[in-house]
Amino acid sequence: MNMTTVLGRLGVDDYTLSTRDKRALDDDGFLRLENLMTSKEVAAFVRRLDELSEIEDEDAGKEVHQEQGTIRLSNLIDKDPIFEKCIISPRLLAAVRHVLGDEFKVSSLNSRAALPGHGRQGLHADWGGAVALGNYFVCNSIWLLTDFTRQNGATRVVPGSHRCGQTAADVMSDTTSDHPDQVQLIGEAGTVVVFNAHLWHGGMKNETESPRRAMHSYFCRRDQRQQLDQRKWLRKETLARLSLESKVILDVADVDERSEDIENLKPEK
Ligand SMILES: O=C(O)CCC(=O)C(=O)O
Repeated sequence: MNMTTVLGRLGVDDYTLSTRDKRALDDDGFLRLENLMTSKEVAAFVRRLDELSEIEDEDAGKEVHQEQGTIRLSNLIDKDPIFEKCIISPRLLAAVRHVLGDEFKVSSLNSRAALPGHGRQGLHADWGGAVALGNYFVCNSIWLLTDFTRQNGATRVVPGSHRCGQTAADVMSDTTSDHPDQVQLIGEAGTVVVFNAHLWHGGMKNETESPRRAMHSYFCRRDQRQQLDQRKWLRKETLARLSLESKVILDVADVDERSEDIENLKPEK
């Protein structure tokens, strides 16, 4: 099954997004999808992420990246069936398709909680250099698991910066400083913000007493390397429970889940 068929089967078509939604992605580089999660789903995600971070302790996030002052978790598709929603929601996929075309796949599914007093990042894109207008390789989404406020470090973005043909480091002597055009993604828990990942963005300092929690469901063009190689990291039990649509989106549909080789391919933890 190819991606065009998968998208059709999941109900994604040219009308899933409005003209205004598509214009927001083209011009500003991001789109808010409100109420993509119910409050019950948000609570279930938070509960499971808390459990995982307790189990993994100091190893949490190691598969991809650890960051001082944050709790990061990675390889979430493998860790609980509830996270499959983050890679198959039709409105999310329609937005990713608008940025990358039909031929995309999951790059990774991670979570990031900015702890009180931490979380500020430099402005960056999720790609090494500047790209030509319209030639995009990556698209990301932030799943708000707490309300994002100015005080708790809602992500900042520079609208339109994905179109400028430069990186933040090209024009800023210190990417951690404020940019005159930055705006923060303020929103309620349950919202998902999809963004062209060539857009300059970054976490902000959490000035409150509670963690600012989010998941990042990240996609790349099908001809690119995934941030987390799903063929190496998905266990055979996981492959056995995933839908065929999810396996195509993860680019593991041709992996034989009965094969012992999958276990052997897993790097040591
Ligand atoms: O969580 C956020 O606010 C943004 C995180 C981010 O951009 C990153 O970790 O690269």
